[in-house]
Amino acid sequence: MFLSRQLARRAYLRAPRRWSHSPAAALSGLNAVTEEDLAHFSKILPSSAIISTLSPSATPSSELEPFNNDWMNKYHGKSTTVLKPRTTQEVSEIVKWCNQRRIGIVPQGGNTGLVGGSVPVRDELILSLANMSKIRSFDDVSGILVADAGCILQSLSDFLVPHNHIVPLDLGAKGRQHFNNSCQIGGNVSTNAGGLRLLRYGSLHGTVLGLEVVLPDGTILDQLTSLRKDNTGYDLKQLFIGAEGTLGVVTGVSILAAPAPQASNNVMLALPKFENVLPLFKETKRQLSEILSAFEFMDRTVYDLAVKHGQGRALDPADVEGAECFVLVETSGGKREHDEEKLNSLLESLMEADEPLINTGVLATSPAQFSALWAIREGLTEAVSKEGKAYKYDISVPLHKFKEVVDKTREQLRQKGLLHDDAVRHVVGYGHVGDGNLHLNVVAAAYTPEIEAALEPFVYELVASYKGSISAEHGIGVMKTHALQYSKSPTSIEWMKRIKALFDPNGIMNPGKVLP
Ligand code: FAD
Ligand code: 2HG
Ligand code: ZN
Repeated sequence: MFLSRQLARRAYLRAPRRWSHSPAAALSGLNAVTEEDLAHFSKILPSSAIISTLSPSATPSSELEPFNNDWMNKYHGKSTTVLKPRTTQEVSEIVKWCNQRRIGIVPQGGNTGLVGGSVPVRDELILSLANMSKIRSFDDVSGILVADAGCILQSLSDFLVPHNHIVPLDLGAKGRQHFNNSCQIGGNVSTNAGGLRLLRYGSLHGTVLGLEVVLPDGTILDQLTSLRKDNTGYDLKQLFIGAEGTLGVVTGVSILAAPAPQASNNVMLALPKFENVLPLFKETKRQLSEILSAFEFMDRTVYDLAVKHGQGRALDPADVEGAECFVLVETSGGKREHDEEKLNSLLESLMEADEPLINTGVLATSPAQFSALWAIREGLTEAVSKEGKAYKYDISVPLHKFKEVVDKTREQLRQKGLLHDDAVRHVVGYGHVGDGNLHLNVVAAAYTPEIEAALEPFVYELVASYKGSISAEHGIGVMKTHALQYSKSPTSIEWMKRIKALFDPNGIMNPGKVLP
């Protein structure tokens, strides 16, 4: 019985070996934007909200580049037109028209997505949420924040500071740096972004209380409840969390902000070997219990890249000699003395152990040092991008397999003769240990079909062999549609397709994304 089930699983895992995919096929019945369409859009929007290479706007195509190219400069669209509505009603009218005219729409937030979901496959219309950036309400008793989908995550964070609350979500794309791109709350919801606080506050499936969504026929679905409890039938909003713009346009978000911690501390620990990460995580959880708010891992190579490219505050080079990897631990609690006592006693016990799990650690002693340690972790993605072109695999695998995945991938590239300066420069791993989420990054001199063929389906088969997920937090976008079957059964995919057809029978919403 067991054996035959295993065989059946293998059979469907092997199916995608015909390794071709054509997202453009999803666009076959769709039309390009015309000058007549533009004339119609100009009845809905002021000319300042329309960027188009078509007449009468005739904007130079260079002005559309930031919208047509993704953050990694890996995925490139050829859209002629970007619309920037200011209200839900305007979104509704645009979507309704596109549905009647069978024009594909790509909803775009901050365009920081890492799977090519936020740029067109071909010449779809780009619907930017950037002009929808009003905070609608905040209740400092319940902590419920209601905001337009285009609000930048960092702005929401800043807004909440004087109210002693924080957004229950934090990620490196939130808006301080990163080549001028800042993620928006609507993009976060649409990708079900995980990030650096998931260990403490859980996923957006729990903290998002309500959504306002423009459906593919233009109908406004108002589920913008600010109730914490609401068991009145199917919870439709959950479908849009992580739908990556394939089911509708998120225009408003109601989210439960968390009380701001009264004290936050962090420490960067250098470990002699990867094998110590798990015992360290166990011990850290045991000793810090309720005040542990982040436990982030980075291997030596990616740490060195962060230092090389000037991210954050590096540890003393003498201290990190012999360190194979690093862990950033953060505590957030209600009482400074209590938290510091707990953290100090953890550090003492770690240093004084007969067989210490760590070589050394640096404890931040000021808010500036606290930010500087986080800047190393948050700057890894940017450091990797400065080093070369990154192939990103955002995967869930058992914690004890993190290093094995990185090592096996490096070995695969070595065997293919691709591990050298002109092809693949580094294979690195970092991520959210607390969530079992590894970011395997392959840093190359250029994106080439040869490297991609060496990596895929190799990486996906490896992940499937650990019964992991091929997308832990970044989504499927256009990058992984053909690999979805490594993590979802044929029945699940079939029902996802039925849901898509029900909401979007004409296939206008973000065509070529998510579904194979
Ligand atoms: P976009 O990139 O614009 O869009 C992403 C997807 O959502 C697209 O499919 C798009 O069509 C859709 N979409 C956007 N807005 C809407 C809307 N209003 N309605 C419907 N669909 C919409 N991700 C993590 O999960 N965790 C991290 O820690 C993390 N760190 C990052 C660090 C850096 C430096 C960078 C560059 C990226 C990081 N990301 C991370 C990936 C990315 O930032 C997230 O996926 C983010 O949530 C995307 O938000 P955005 O506003 O940029 O969306
Ligand atoms: C992070 O955790 C982000 O820093 C980005 O999810 C991961 O760059 C990556 O691969
Ligand atoms: Zn991440």
